[in-house]
Amino acid sequence: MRIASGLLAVLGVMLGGVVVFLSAGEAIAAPGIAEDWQLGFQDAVTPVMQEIEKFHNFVLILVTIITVFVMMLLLIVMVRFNAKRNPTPSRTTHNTMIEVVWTIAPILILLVIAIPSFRLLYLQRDLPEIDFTIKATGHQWHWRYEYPDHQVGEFESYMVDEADLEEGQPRLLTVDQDIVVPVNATVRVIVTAEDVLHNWAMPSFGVKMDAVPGRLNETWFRAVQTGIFHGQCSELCGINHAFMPITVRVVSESEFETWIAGMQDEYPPLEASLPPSGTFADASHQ
Ligand SMILES: [Cu+2]
Repeated sequence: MRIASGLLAVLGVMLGGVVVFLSAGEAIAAPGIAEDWQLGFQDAVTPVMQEIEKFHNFVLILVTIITVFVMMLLLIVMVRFNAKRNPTPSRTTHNTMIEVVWTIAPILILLVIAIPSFRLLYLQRDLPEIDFTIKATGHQWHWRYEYPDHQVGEFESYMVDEADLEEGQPRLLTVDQDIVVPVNATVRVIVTAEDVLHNWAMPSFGVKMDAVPGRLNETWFRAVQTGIFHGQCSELCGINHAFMPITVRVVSESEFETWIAGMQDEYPPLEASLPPSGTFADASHQ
């Protein structure tokens, strides 16, 4: 009975691993949005997300092998060393060789995981040379954006209510004002919040950055594919946490130019509000 349930568990883990592994590589019809019954990630649209997906698949294979190996050891112990087969138990206490192996092997496995893991962390953390910056500010409960390098001032992005959705627009993920970026541009996102913690998260970009009041966090992405991509606030931020989605439209360079020109007219930047130069230095001497 015990052996049967052990076997079932092994089969379950193997099957689960294979299903998740296959689904991770599968092309998804509508990129930028999760599908019903989807397993694995949304389609990767940035180099960072492609690396995350690769790392995920690698660790998944490793975990599956380890689980199957341990299960097999357990089964062998259950069959060969049970009380019925061994009325007089062995009194073995040490085996130096085995103890060295089971100390060294996990260290090696951890190293094999740690090296690509750190490489990935640095890829996310170290900003490459950027083309321009977007500032995203979290509010209860919507996002406010700014394109400082293009002289576009603050504009708001609210979720569209279900009743006002147009054909093909996803529920709870559509906003009244998308943010738009050109394809293949390296964009820095400066993320902050004005009231409570929020989180600017875009699954297909591999971006999830905390928005902390009084603090500027930065992250980056380079979308290599045009399309409409959806994300959501990913930090519990209050009653309407589930209703502050993010929509990024990745378009061609010329479409972006047209969009940004329109935004410059509609949302001119606020008057520079920095104190005159020297003010900070004077204050520090007082
Ligand atoms: Cu939020």
